Order: sequence, then structure tokens, then C-alpha cells
Amino acid sequence: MKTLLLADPMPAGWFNTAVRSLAPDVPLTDYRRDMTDAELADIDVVLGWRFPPGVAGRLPRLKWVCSVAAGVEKLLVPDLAPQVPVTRIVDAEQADGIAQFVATMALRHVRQLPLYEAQQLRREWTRMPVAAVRSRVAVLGMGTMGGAVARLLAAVGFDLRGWSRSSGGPLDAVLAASNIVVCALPLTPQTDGLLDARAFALMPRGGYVINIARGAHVVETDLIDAVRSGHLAGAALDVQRHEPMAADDPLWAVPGITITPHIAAQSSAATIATQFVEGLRCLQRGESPPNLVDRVRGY
Ligand code: OXD
Repeated sequence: MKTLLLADPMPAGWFNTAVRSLAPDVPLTDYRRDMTDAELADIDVVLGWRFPPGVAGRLPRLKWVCSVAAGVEKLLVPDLAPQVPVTRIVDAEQADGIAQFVATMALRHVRQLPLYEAQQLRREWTRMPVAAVRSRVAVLGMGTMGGAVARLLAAVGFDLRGWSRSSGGPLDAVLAASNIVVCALPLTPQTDGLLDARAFALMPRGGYVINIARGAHVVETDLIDAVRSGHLAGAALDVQRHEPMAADDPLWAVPGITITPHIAAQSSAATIATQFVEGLRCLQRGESPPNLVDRVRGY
């Protein structure tokens, strides 16, 4: 079976080396923008992060799309034939890494580390009342990532509440009761822009937002307004609507908003290669590859 590798924005060599060391009999064809219809007509499988515009509709033999990530929204494009199965990476180690990142940001916020770092720069030794860690945290999205985040935050002393669209009750009440809101939702048409001015207004004054899911969950201009007005204390955004962020993006310069470049955690090339090769072997035996996404739900 012929596999097309859509590695961008990661280096193709990263995946090629990992797959070759595991399964030398499985060649990957690196995508080129000048690929002809005849070349694309030969492709059975796609391994990738996102479809370049127009490519999904030019793959008449496509039997499987294997995401190299946990999120698949950039592969669920309208021109992808509806019967083609799509799978995602399910990686407990990545989920633990995400949880560590969220715990770091949540503790940094409640323990007021930015304040003391600023004091240190001024050589100022001033004790402030020490905040308790028992802040109420809502984790939106209780899948592999959200579940790991919730477990770790509860273990370090936060008062935890998990919420998911299917089983969480009204979101408004959850937001209103949470000092910190962590977004771990899949990005779907229903969750795009979920964290907007209305949602921020529902959160208590001094609230904090942590996003490790997708930038598009947050209406960034609304977040900037909520932080600049003093209603929210700030946010930690590991993901942004436009990645990579432009140098003149207004998010960079908002006191209280911490930006990191989608580094909360990443699956290793070895994990991605292992799950891809396992899926390919399933396909070759006429079985479904594991970790199928529900294409209608979008995750
Ligand atoms: C993601 C990933 O979905 O890195 O962002 O797996």
C-alpha cells in the first residue's frame, strides 16, 4: 500500500526515519505541491497533520487517513470522501505531559509566581498573603487529555470539576463556579469560539483560562478585552488561532497572558510510527485500524 506523508509543519525526515526503523518495508511518499493526478491516484493511505487545499479530493483510492496528532480537525476537510476512516494518535505519555504543563500554569497562577518574579527584578522582598491552592478548576473535555489533566490537578490540591459536551450539564453554571477554566476539548463546529466574551463574563472576577486544545476555541479579542479590563487575571495559551503567531499579534503584549508555541506535549515520532504501522497491518489484514474518529462528531 502506498502512503502519502503530509508532514508539514514538521520535518518529513522525522517521520520517515521513525517508520523506516520500525518497518523498512513501508515506504512513505513525501507530499510535493506539484504532484500529478496520476501520482495521487496511486495513494492508499495518508499519514499527516493537515490536508493542503484540494488534495483530499484527488485521492480516489484512499482507504485510511492516519493523523499524526491527537486532534484531527485539519484532516476532516469537506472534500475527503465520507467513507474513508480517520484515526488519531492516542498517547498516554503525551496526556501526562499536557497534564504537567497545565498543573505548572495553574500553580504558577494561584501561587502568584509572576508577581514574585517581578519583585525579584526590582530587588524587592515583600510578603503577600499566601493564596490557598484549593481554587475551583473546571476541565472542559474529559477525553484522554482532559482526564489526565483532571487527575493531576486534583492530586496537587485543586477542587476539580470535569465537563464534557455530552455529559456535563449546563456549561454556564460550570464557568460561573470556576476560578480556572482549562480547555481540553476537541475542535468541532460546536466548540469553535466557545470561550468568548459571554463565557468570560460568567467566570468569577480574577478568573484564569488555560488552553491546551486548539486556538480556535478562544475568541482571542474577547479574551484580551476581559484581561485588559481586569475581569480575568490572565490566561496561559499554548495554542493560538493563528500558528505560528505573527510578531504583531496583539496577544503577545497583554500583561497576564502567557504564550507558549504549542509545546505543552507532543507525541514522539516513535509513538506515531508504532501506531501508524499497527494500523497499516490491520488494514492489510482487512481489519479496521484502531483509534477511529467519529467523523460526524469530529473526534
Ligand atoms: C495535537 C497533538 O493534537 O500534538 O495538538 O497531538
